[in-house]
Amino acid sequence: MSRIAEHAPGLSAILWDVDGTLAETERDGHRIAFNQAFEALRVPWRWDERRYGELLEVTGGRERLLHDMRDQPEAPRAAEDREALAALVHALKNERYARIVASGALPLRPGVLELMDDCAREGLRMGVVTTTSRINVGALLTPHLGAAWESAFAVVVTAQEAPRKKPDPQAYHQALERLGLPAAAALAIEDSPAGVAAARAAGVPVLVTRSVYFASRPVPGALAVGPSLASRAGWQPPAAAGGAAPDRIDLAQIRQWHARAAAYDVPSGSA
Ligand code: XBP
Ligand code: MG
Repeated sequence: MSRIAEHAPGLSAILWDVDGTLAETERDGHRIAFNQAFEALRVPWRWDERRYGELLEVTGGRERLLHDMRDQPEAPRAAEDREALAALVHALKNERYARIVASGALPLRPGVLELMDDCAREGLRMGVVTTTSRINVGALLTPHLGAAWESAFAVVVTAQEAPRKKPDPQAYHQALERLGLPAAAALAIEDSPAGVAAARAAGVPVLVTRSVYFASRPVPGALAVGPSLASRAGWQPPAAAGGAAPDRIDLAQIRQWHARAAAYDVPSGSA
């Protein structure tokens, strides 16, 4: 064991990204809700799956809309009118998003609840670190974790608390501060290059579960990259065979990868 590993902290918290990581909320939630808001407000724009994928380069739903307005000839000319329209559409989008997810129609990704249960059983703290609005996190998690969903997490940092959105590391810095942990004692689970960049900029080792929109994008700096928490196949570096939960990524496997981060200090481009 290297000197770094001997003095490195063990794993003390898992920090969950929300959109794309907990559920496929972008394609099946936010995108559809945006289109419903456009229609309700008689705004003549619609985002198909491909266009929305392009727009995901811009984090933050309101910011994404303002960005798209640059290519829309019908968009208001004055900056303050664009801001006002973006705020209106965004608020209605969030209402529609809440309706879509309230029924539980948007399932959590396979393996997410099982890993959360591992953490609860072993008393490992969890946090939520997201660039989405706080109201959206509650709307998504209530059907799956119940009205007291927040009690499952030691810290919840959203766009309200950290307005500088990923890839800015502000949300991760805040989470670490509130948990009282050094970055190396946490592990982030993310799906997007912006999320990975945010975690790494804060020094947090990060695992990537690929979502539909970022299925083949390079994610330099990730500790491990794989298709799903519900599969041990397809991970790079490979997940160990066997274990107590041979069919999924369990906390024991996460601890193994995290220990590797401590030993090697996550060389960038390793996965
Ligand atoms: C993803 C985002 C968010 C959502 C939409 O956040 O960039 O902006 O697309 O949510 P993360 P809002 O992956 O960090 O969860 O409309 O509330 O911004
Ligand atoms: Mg995400």
